[in-house]
Formats: sequence, C-alpha cells, structure tokens
Amino acid sequence: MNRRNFLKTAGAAGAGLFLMPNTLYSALQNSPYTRADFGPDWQWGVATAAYQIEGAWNEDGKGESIWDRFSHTKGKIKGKDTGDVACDFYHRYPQDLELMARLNIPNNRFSLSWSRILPEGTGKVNPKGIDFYHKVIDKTLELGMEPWVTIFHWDLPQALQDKGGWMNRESIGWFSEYANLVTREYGDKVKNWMVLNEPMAFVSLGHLLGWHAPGKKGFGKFTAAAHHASMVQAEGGRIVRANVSNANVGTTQSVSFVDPYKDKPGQQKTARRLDAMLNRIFIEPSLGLGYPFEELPYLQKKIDKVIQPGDLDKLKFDFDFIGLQTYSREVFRHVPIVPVIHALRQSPKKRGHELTEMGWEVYPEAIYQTLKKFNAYPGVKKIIVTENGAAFPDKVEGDQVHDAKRTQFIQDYLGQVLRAKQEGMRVGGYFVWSFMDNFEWAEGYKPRFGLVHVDFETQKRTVKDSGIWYRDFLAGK
Ligand code: GCO
Repeated sequence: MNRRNFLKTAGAAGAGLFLMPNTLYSALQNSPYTRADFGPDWQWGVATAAYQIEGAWNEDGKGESIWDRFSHTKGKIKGKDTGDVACDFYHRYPQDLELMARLNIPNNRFSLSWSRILPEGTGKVNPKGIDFYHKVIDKTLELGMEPWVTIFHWDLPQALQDKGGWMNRESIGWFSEYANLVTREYGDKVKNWMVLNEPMAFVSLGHLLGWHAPGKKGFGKFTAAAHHASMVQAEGGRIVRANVSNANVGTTQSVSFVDPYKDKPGQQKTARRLDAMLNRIFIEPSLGLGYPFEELPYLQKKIDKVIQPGDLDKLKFDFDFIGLQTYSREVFRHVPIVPVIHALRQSPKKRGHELTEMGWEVYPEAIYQTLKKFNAYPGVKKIIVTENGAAFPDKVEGDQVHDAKRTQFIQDYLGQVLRAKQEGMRVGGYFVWSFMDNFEWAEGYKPRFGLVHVDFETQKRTVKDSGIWYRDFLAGK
C-alpha cells in the first residue's frame, strides 16, 4: 500500500488502437464537453514543483534543502531515488516551456526553490538563483503563458531545519524574509501567487508520520509545525498583497473526500473527525473560524502550547482564491483504541473501484464533493483546482506513449468539476498535475503523473496521448 494514501486522497485502448496516429487516437477519447463549456474566464494550466523537476541540487550556489538531505538518507526513498537530477529542468527549461506552449497551455504553475535563492534560508541572497527564476518567468511570458508561482512547495532550506524548521516559531520570520524578497523581485511580472502547497501534507507527512522530509514523528511536533505554517499561510498572503500590484493571491490545500464506513451515527462522527483532521485545520483559521477543536479536542491541548495572544487574528487572510487539490476519497472505520483519531483507514482495494499506481481509489465524484464543501464557506471567494491527475503505468511505443487511463481519469474528474460549476459553485480553474513525469517524493520516479513522458536515463520528452488530448481540448477540438 502506498504510504501517502492516508493524506492524499483523503487520494484502454483496445487491441488495434496503438497502430493509429495520435490525433485519431485522441479523437477517440473525446470528452463529452468542450473547453467552451467552462467559459472564457476559466484558468487552464499544468503544475510542477521545484524539487520534483529541477535537479541541479548543488549547482550555481544553491543551498541544501530538507529534501536533498532526506533523499540522500538511506532507506527514505523507494529505489534509492533522489531529486539530484530529476527532469533536469534547471538546464532544459527553455525547451520544456516551449513544449508546454505547443500543448496550448495558458498557465504554468511552478514553485521557487527557497534554498536556490537564499542558500542558508535567510541572509545572503544567491544572485544565480534569483536570475534562474527571472529566466523561467520571462520565457513563460514570452511564450504567451502566465506564470502561477507557488512560494513554498516543501523544500525548506536545511539550514533552517537545523534550527527546528517549521516547529520553531521563528519560521514565521524566516518565511516573511523569503516571501518579501521574491514578491518584490518578481512581482512586476508575476500576478498569480500561491503561498503554500498543501500545508496539511508537508506538516503531517514530515512531522507526524515521518514519511517525508524532515522525517519527524509525533503529535506535538505536528501541532507546532501546523500552527506556524498556518501563521505563515496568512502572513504570506499579506506580503504578496503588499508587494504585488493587482495580485491574485491564493494558497493550496490537499482536500480528501471522507466517506463514512457505514451510514450509522458513530461512523458518521468518525468521518467528521477525520474530515476535520485532514481538511479543516488550515482553511478554517484563515477564514477566521479558528481551529476545528470541537471535533478534535486533543488538537486543542497541543495547540494551546504553541499559540500566543493575538495569533487567532493573524491567522486570518482573505485570499482571492483557494487552490483545491483532490485526488481520491477515503473511508475510515471507528476503532476506539487507535490514539487521537480513533479510526482506521479502510483499504480502497475492497471498494470495487479502480486504483491508480499510487494505490488511490479512482473516484471522480470526490472532487465534486470537496468543491461543494469548500464552496459552502462564505469566506472562500473563488476555488481553483490547482492540481489533479493520476499515476498509471504508461505504454511507450517508439514516439508514442499510450495512457488511456490517465486521459479517462482527467476527463471524468473534470466532468465533475464542470458539474460543480454548472451548479453555480465558485470554481474557476483546473491545473493538471503534472506537466511531465517527475520525482514523486518518497515514491521516487516510479509513479508517473505527467502529460509528457520523461525518460530519466536520456531526459527525452515524449508527449503522451493524454497530453495530445489536453492540447486538442484546449484548442477547442
Ligand atoms: C502534493 C503535490 C505534488 C504531488 C502530487 C501527486 O501535494 O503532493 O503538490 O507535489 O506530486 O500531488 O502526489
């Protein structure tokens, strides 16, 4: 079983088809709707993240990040993979961005590597790091695409981890220094900003479960990191708004659709508790609703240890949009002896739906349900699906890569997003995770999420059938 299920869900071609040319093949997988159904203001895009694609981990003055350290630590990553080279985007960005533009993609979501810009996390700036992102942004714009920048997508500078990382309250100041620097530097070119990528994921996987960098375990560590990341989420929003004129500022959340194990009050209560744990800890403080202590009394005891007078006010920020990232659904069964959550995750294998290569249940309605939940918060002005996609094994045949399941997955999930829009929900965009195959954190390179296939031996890129479908769909075909 894949170790990230707990959080992320909660995340064919027939015989002769491979002989057909790509265009014909993709036409056979047409969706029952077109781009026009989403309206002219809809934001379409693809997403990536610095550590997952850039490589060049120690080049041109870049400092070490917690993911460099973690991936170089024995036993942490499947297949002993590291992000040392990844997709080598650091050197290949011009061609990669040109390919992105050829796929008709209007919006390029990517993240900045904090330790490339500030090798020690604070203090001395690395001019080559600053310059690299200028080049990526300029090239994106030159090709007629809009940059959507995530300020922090998990790769904290190791120098800051050595001082306690997110568990240290000083992280709020460290992040403010970094966010001020990048928004002042790039703010005249970049209008769309996301402060954090999935705080629930990096805080819990890295500080509660120990499966991701920095590999810490314990509820006290988790709550300290959660509170500081939550403070940073709002502070980052304020910094973007102060430094960038006409900014469109958001932050992204991993949102898992949680279904009760049975339609009984006890099991429904368990589902509500897990929903609070997985989905409400970061959004609700930002909306001024505080932490969901009613469902999670144990959280209150721990948060009380780190919260300071005035914090509740500072946790609030009126984001222009919330980035929602739903991949699957989760079912939890009430089991009283399990500490804190009093529940056990139910394996999706038994539910009869297909699983992705990550072991996540394919459940398109999950995205509709989570959109509905977030839309129900009056303070959420707009929702953008800043990530959605799937890992399935690809069939590489010369210059073609057949991945009918990925296309189907995207079409089905997107259909549910359209359903939400047509019902009047405030959803305004969809970004595929991911533009190209990349380093899937603790899972290494095996699960492939890309619209573009990457041969990690040769760095050759091949557009998959799903990429051809997305290209044609975006062209209005
Ligand atoms: C995350 C991410 C991506 C993942 C993707 C697939 O939330 O984990 O933003 O980095 O690669 O979600 O798991």
